[in-house]
Amino acid sequence: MKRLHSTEYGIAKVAVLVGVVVAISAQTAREASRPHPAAVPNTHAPGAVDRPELVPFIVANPAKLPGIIVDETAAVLVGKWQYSTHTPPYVGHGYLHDQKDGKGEKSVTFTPHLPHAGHYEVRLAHCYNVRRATNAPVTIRHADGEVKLRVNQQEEPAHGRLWRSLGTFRFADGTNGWVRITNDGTEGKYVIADAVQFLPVPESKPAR
Ligand SMILES: [Ca+2]
Repeated sequence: MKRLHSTEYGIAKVAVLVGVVVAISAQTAREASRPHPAAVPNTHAPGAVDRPELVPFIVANPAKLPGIIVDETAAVLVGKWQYSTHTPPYVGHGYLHDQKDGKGEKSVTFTPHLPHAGHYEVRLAHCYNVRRATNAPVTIRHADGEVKLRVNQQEEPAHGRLWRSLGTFRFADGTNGWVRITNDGTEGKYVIADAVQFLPVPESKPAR
């Protein structure tokens, strides 16, 4: 075998290093633009939707929204959740549904990284139709405890036909708070998990 001259060896090392960096960059880009790796793949063809008139309400780029957004692609999944784009509107690349089974065994937890302690209005994104649960359980963990709600996902959300306010709560900074959707007690209907928004509320306003 030919021994590499020290200069050749140096060039080879740089080439390998550049190759590794390029590969990592490409991988990061792919991860940022793909569905949750733990989700069951989408079964619908791209562009196949049941409500075309709601396509304009899709928020493709959540970075343009105010506040802190946690999309389902960054959430922690328990149980099998299926990725879908079939029912607009949604945030980002799509949303998850619970496949209408495994009731009581599945959850999606959205944990924001909040830059400041204070009050935040929490909004939940979900598409809506008669196939959705009328009583999807949602828990909000905030600085003063937990609040448990039931959300009717058949009702059209008030904000942009996509976002439903869950109330305003006090949060510490960092990653102590979270919002969790489960499918307990929702037999016969789909539970949707799409995105959660945390909107800072000025301290001069009374908090609920
Ligand atoms: Ca989403």
